[in-house]
Amino acid sequence: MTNQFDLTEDQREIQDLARRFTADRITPHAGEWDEKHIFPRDTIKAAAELGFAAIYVSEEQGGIGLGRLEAALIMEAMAYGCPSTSAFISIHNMASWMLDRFGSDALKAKYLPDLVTMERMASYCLTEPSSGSDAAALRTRAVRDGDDYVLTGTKQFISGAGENDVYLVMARTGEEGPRGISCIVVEKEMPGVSFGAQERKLGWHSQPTAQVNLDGVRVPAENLVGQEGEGFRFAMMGLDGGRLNIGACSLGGAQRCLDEAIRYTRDRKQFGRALADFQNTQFTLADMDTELQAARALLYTAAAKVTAEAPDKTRFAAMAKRFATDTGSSVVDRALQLHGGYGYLMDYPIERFWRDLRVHSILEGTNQVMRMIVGRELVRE
Ligand code: FAD
Ligand code: 2MC
Repeated sequence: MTNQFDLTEDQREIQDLARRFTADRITPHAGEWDEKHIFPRDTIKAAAELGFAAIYVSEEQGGIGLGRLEAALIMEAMAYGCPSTSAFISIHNMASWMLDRFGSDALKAKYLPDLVTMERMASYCLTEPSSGSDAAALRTRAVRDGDDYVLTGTKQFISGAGENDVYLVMARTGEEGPRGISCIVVEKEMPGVSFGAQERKLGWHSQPTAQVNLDGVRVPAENLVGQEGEGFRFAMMGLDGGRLNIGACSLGGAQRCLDEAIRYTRDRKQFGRALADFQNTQFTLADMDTELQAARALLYTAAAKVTAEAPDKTRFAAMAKRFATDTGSSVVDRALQLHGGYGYLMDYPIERFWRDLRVHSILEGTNQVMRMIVGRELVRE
């Protein structure tokens, strides 16, 4: 009998592929990308050659048509080398999936061939300066004018801004609130698109973050994804998957730090013994492993639910994102402690993971918003 809690052979193969790619192309360079703020475009495009830019885009559109668990395995594996680069690829996947799932045939034909190869890269633009958690309060307007929409507004904290070519912009075409929001594809080169200065961040140095300014940008009406008023729902459905991937990035980063901590505490001697011989060290490592395994089990369950479009998928994705990102950061913090002063130095990778994982509790919905999603559903009549 197959154990339903084990990965299948196909899932192990894709995990191995992602792990080999990470060991060859990501891990040896991630420290330098972080330190010098290098955006590793070539490595990211190499990931696309393996299908990792369109993991859950249909095969018909050039994607590899896998499920959310497979996506989580890939993100987790790449985050073992660099959570920031893995998360960047996740956001591109989220945007590409929204186009594949909700776009017209013409819109898919226009953008997806270049997105699956990462000839062009995509950003997801929901947040604004005055609407972060309260995303449905966004103010960017898209006004219909003949065969075009004219977009005006500012998108804040956009991953890939300035580097990426395609921007899925959530903008208001109708009433206040979520039902007045539409999703429109904007291109970098369209007149009226400009970018703010690159944000100076604690982590996520291997990818750019900036404002996207839209000043009377004229976009053909055919670039509307789905129908007017559907954009908020599409954006939220995109995030169901994005949140799983961010959780997976925390798990991958934390696993790396656990492995580093095991190696380090075996080597390092104090009081005439290896640190690994102290009971405190073993108990700490045991808790780190236990908590990571628990978070992984929840995340994989949630991923299966999102693939199956289960009715409770959003609640599970929110629970898993909250738990995996909090657990991941806590595991990395303990790994840093076990390294003593050396953990605080850039000579070891732990401090980079500590900084990179910190933002996972904030973006793609803060962990307070995740609790709000779960709690609201629990008490709903
Ligand atoms: P706020 O919403 O102002 O929240 C501030 C604090 O108040 C938080 O702790 C929050 O949890 C808490 N809070 C708010 N409301 C409640 C409530 N009702 N109950 C309890 N607590 C509450 N956005 C995009 O659209 N696309 C991107 O590509 C993108 N990339 C990002 C990359 C980085 C590096 C960062 C830092 C952010 C990115 N974001 C992106 C934005 C991110 O999603 C937001 O920062 C996040 O959703 C929180 O919004 P905010 O920063 O405005 O905080
Ligand atoms: N799937 C499908 N539909 C959904 C959905 C989901 N996951 N979530 C909400 N909807 C629908 C919902 O059913 C409702 O539909 P209807 O109008 O038909 O009743 C509509 O969307 C509005 O939903 P809510 O009533 O829940 O909206 P509300 O305004 O109360 O808040 C909340 C929703 C707080 C959950 C949402 O604003 C949110 O997720 N905020 C956090 C913002 C966020 O995650 N930003 C991330 C930006 S991207 C990023 O950070 C990156 C790094 C890329």
